[in-house]
Amino acid sequence: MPEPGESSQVLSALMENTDRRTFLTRASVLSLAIPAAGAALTACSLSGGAGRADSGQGGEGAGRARQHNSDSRLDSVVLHGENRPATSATGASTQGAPNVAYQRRDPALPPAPTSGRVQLHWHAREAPVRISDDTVIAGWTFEGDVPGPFVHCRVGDTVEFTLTNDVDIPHSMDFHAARIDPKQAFRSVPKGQSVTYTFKPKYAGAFMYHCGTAPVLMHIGSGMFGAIIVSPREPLAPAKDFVLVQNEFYLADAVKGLRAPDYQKMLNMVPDVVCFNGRPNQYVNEPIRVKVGDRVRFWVVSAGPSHPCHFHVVGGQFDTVYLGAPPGSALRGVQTFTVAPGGGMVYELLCDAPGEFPFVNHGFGHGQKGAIGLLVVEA
Ligand SMILES: [Cu+2]
Repeated sequence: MPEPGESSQVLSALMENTDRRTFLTRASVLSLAIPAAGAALTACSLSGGAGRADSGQGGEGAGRARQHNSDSRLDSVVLHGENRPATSATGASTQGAPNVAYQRRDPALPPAPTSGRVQLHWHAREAPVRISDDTVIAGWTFEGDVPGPFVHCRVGDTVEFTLTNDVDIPHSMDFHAARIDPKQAFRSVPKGQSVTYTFKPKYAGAFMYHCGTAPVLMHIGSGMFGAIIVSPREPLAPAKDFVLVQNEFYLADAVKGLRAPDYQKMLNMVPDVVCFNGRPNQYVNEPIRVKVGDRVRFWVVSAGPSHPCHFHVVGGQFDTVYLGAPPGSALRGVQTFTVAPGGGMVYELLCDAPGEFPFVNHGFGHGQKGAIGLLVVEA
């Protein structure tokens, strides 16, 4: 592993090879920060402008500063000239890590506003998150938790969104419920700066949001994702509504009680943990409870970063799975249906008998790693 002063020389040596995969592999072996390595790589290929990230709101920077569309390339150019450690396990993300309390994530769908307007001002920040009794992760987060906050609105509502970046690594926000120029709206912003945009969801459904800054795998894999639920204008049948966001965690060994995200593991796609709403087995330990006669509606998002969710309820059959925007494209009597990574599906279940019904990722290699919960139907 290089000394800090040697990093630029090491990066120069790495970049003599132009093959990106080779570069990333070498960088990983040398425990270099992937975002920083990407920054140096990109900065090296551009002349000038590095470090002058566009700032402010709604595209004001257009024309006088470089635009970044981080879904398409390594664009962490704003980090030009800076060296970073191998993981996010630094600074704020390590503060008090062993003492971070476990909190069950409430899966209940929050109410949609009646005003027709959703105003969100979120911060990208690093934070320790306890995902189980024995594991605290060094999360890259929206608003300090993994996943980020659940958002609920209706088709045609106005969503006004601002992201302020509190940390050194650039971040961004990509809402799958939006139809908008991603080069502007989803651009990366450096520390201390913000990006603002507005959209009106056209379709109902369960949609992912995530940081789109390159490497996107690293940013989603480190915790920067969540769900925005869009209800149709005409209400669906009355139900108990729950949000489940499945994701994988790829974690390095603990250092001082904290497990950092591991980029090489993300590339290898063999996760340590797969779970709903950021905590393995949390709804086994503290089940979701409903009553006989309830209709249960699960809004399921598969955040990945790489694997699907083969959603199934043991002892149940889905009365309805909406293939597209509910209430359209309804499939009846479904046992299992797969949510692609980056996708969302809506599942309805009629609870006509009491019992304990496990809901699982029926790809059991992943169910076994924590993507399982209990729906308790009480008489
Ligand atoms: Cu990010």
